[in-house]
Amino acid sequence: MFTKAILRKPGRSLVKGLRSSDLGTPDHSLALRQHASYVEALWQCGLETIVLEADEDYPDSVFIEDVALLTPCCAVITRPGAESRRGEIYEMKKVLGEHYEQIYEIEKPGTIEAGDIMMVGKHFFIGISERTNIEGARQMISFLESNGMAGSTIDLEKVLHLKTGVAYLENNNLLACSEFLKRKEFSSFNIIDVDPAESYAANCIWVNDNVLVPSGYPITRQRIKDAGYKTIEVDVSEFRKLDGGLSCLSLRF
Ligand code: CIR
Repeated sequence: MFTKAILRKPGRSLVKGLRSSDLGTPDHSLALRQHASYVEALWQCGLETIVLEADEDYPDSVFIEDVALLTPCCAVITRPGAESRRGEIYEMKKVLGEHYEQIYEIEKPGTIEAGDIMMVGKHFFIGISERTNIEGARQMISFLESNGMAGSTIDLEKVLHLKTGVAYLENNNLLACSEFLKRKEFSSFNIIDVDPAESYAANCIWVNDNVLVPSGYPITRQRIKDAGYKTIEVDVSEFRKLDGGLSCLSLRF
């Protein structure tokens, strides 16, 4: 179970965030309202939230998940593959110092963004992507192993981050879009298949037996409900314009 989440409000500079397609420019005031609704959804799941002020120097800093991996016994500050995001780690170090005694840091030439890391109990799957390299994954796995946990890598083909395409919903249930349906690494999970027309909805989050689902993906929401979960819909349309989804907007621990 999670008890807390760290988030960062979106700044006006959000309009300059990285994006791989043109779904339009995010509307800052709508993004702020959507962010506030996301915070409320986390409250509904019983979490205490720590909401950091916007950092205008880093347009993508609202996607706070990418700069740290939080585990039950330690935290790891990442080294984002996107150069424009590297400076996001400095304030994160200070914030995490208030919550963790053991904090590690990924070093050059390793790169890793935690959107590429999926926690399944004590095992962490790490996607090798344009943002996360083998050296970053190697360092991460050694930190995990020295704390009684483990990790393994999985090559990504199409998605930006591993969790763009898969979400672990606990109880051995894995929500997965097409790229991951037949992967041997995931063959022991019960797969909840995301319809290709709703591939964005593969990025859901499990929070204390609730699943947050993005608004506008009814087939996926129904499949998750059919698997026995309570669902909470959250509209994240403005973050989707920058390739961000539900998981990216918080660090849950
Ligand atoms: C980026 O390209 O870094 C941001 N615009 C989106 C990051 C999304 N993060 C994630 O999937 N964990």
